Amino acid sequence: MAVLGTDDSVRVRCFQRSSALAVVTGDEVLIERESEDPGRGVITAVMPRRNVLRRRNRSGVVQEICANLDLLLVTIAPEPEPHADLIDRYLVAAHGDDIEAGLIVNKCDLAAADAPPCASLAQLYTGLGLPVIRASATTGAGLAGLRAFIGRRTAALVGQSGVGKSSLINALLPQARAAVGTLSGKRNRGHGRGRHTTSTVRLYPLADGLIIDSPGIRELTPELEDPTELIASFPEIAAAATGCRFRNCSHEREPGCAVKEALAQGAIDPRRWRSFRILSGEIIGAARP
Ligand SMILES: Nc1nc2c(ncn2[C@@H]2O[C@H](COP(=O)(O)OP(=O)(O)OP(=O)(O)O)[C@@H](O)[C@H]2O)c(=O)[nH]1
Ligand SMILES: [Mg+2]
Ligand SMILES: [Zn+2]
Repeated sequence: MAVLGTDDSVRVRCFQRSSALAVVTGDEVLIERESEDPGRGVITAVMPRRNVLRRRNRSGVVQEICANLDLLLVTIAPEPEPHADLIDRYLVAAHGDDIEAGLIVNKCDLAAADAPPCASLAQLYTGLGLPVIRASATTGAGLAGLRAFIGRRTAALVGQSGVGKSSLINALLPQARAAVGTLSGKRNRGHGRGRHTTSTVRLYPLADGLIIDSPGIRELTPELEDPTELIASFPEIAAAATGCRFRNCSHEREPGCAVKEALAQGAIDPRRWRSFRILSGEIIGAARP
């Protein structure tokens, strides 16, 4: 793997002496450079992590995606079709790790970006206080704002395959030359349903900060240390729940349920409620012995 020097000016090709040092993208490491070839080296230690983004895969195995993030940028686009469910899963993963999150609506050069579901999702998350950035890797719109928002931080672009994560990185950083998928004509309709262009998580130095490209993920079960923390990622639901008549209200059919009331009045968006219920089942269910 390549290790970037602290001042970004050197890149050293390193191997791991022992597999006990599990390294993921974003890890800070100590290396020893080879005396005869300073372009090569060996990783001798992995520094303590501030956080690590993890997921549980389909077979229940916990995978580490990347470490030491300041910012998780969930990327959506009019194509492939975005869903609140996946956005909420990323937000839960970020929240559990104390990573700030933002939403990028890419491909805003396409008219469909101004129509549902893209536009209504942008409105929903803006209303919830999430920073939402409209961008286009094709026209360059919104990129200066994106660059400024990242600033000196380490940001990871995540989201479905085909939303344009690698394209955004190339637009911010032409020398990155990240591989970009082809989405030409009907033959490639399958893109976004399992065919991934990016296959590994990779970090690039950006003017002042760092940006991480990741392979598209369609399904994500966030790994929470404390499953009861789930509701903290749904502040509007948490706020409504304080008004329920019963403290242990399950918000199903109890009388005096303030969550059902908020849903009926539109104070809680049905998409968010759906995400919350599905995630409660998965996360809290999986944590039970
Ligand atoms: N119209 C338009 N097309 C875009 C834009 N950004 C990316 N695309 C196209 O979307 C397709 C997918 O782009 P990628 O950058 O490979 O998407 P990705 O999110 O990195 O996909 P994976 O690596 O598979 O996760 C390509 O055909 C791009 O040309 C944009 O801003 N506007
Ligand atoms: Mg990619
Ligand atoms: Zn209730």
